[in-house]
Amino acid sequence: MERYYQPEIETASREQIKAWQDERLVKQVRHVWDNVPYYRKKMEEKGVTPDDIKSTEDLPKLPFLSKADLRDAYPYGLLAVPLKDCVRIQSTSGTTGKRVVAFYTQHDIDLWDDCCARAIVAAGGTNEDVCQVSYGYGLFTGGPGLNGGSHKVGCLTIPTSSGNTERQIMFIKDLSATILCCTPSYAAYIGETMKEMGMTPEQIPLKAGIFGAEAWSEEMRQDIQNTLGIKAYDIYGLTELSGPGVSFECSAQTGMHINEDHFIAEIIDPDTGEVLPEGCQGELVFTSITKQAFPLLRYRTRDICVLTREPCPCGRTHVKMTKPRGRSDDMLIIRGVNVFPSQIETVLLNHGYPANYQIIVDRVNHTDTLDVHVEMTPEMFTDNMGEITRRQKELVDGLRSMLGLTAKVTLVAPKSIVRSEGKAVRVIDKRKI
Ligand code: DLL
Repeated sequence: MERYYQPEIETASREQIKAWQDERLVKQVRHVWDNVPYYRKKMEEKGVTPDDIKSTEDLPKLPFLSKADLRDAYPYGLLAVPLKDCVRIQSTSGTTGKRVVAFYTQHDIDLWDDCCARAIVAAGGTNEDVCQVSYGYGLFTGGPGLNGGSHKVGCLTIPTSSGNTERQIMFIKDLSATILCCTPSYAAYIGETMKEMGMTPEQIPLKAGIFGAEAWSEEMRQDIQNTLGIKAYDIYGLTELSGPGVSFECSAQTGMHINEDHFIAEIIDPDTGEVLPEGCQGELVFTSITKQAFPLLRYRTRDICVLTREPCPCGRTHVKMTKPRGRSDDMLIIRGVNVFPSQIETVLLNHGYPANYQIIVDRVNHTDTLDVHVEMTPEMFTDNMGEITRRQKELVDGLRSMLGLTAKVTLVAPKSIVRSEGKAVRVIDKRKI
């Protein structure tokens, strides 16, 4: 039987959810207008005042907010409460410019922990479980978020953080961890290390994994489920909106329920900003309606996905988003063709390769080149050049039919591509454009 952390919220009627959203949106818009000059200016520029916002239907009247705004307003420009009311900051890794710093009141942390608790219960977690949190702790939201959720559920929490993989496996085994939380690439690495240590999935008590923070394919899910002997659940979120737990997967494993009592989701055309109807693929935009310290209105995530309100067999009524296939700013344009790293991953996994690969894009004589380095498993490893050439050609053909592009594929020795304990770095773009 499906269990819920907050059944009255997670299975509320659509009318009830809409009523919560309408009421909270109106309050939130007033809150930012009164407390955040940056927002007031943006709203004034668009000719909108809080009186114009009466329900979710009025959302399109509000201006969008983007990462560029967050950088402009760094560090305190979007803070909506006095600093003395904040108890925590978290921050992004800042790989694409200045870090984003998000602020939390105790109330914000409580609600965030609830969202993560919903995800853990949806993955089958109860207070009898032992939950090992192997996301990084610190400024990254993964560790603190799942840690808070695990406490709320009442699991025995093992805060290993990421790294020291053999110790991770020792704890899983010795302390009988039943739930593992980490990035999917780290879960794959833990599985690989276990295998090297001569361990089988039957020797560990894990039953579920809660994996997110980066794009991962269905094929990678199957792989992880088999190597760790678990059911693997996706979880999504971003620092700007709190962290993990903006949405999470249920037993149906067909998309992630967005916690709509806290976040209103829209899908827009990334080029025109036009709101798209349900079922269309586009950029996900969120409005956080319960956050006090750092509320974001119509925040453009750059994540590309589809929303659906079709009834879910799990009984949850909150809208579902598909796995983001990547960020619009991760999308590579190679010789004019749009390429998502996840498409390349799908081809590799379909041909039996592990998700250890690196995509190198360059520009030689004004033409883009696409090189894919793919690791062989120890079982596949051979020094027979004829065999290697045959396999490389097979992958070139597979990639051509997926992408419509010719790539150069190089099979490399097992363990030659650096493993990630957090988010994997899959793409090296050397083009200077
Ligand atoms: O990655 C929060 C998080 C931690 C989510 C742990 C899940 C688990 P950021 O570092 O701010 O926050 O990165 C946010 O990561 O906009 C997506 O592009 C990507 N992302 C997060 N979860 C998923 C997922 C955390 N399940 C950015 N699938 C987001 C695909 C994801 N991409």
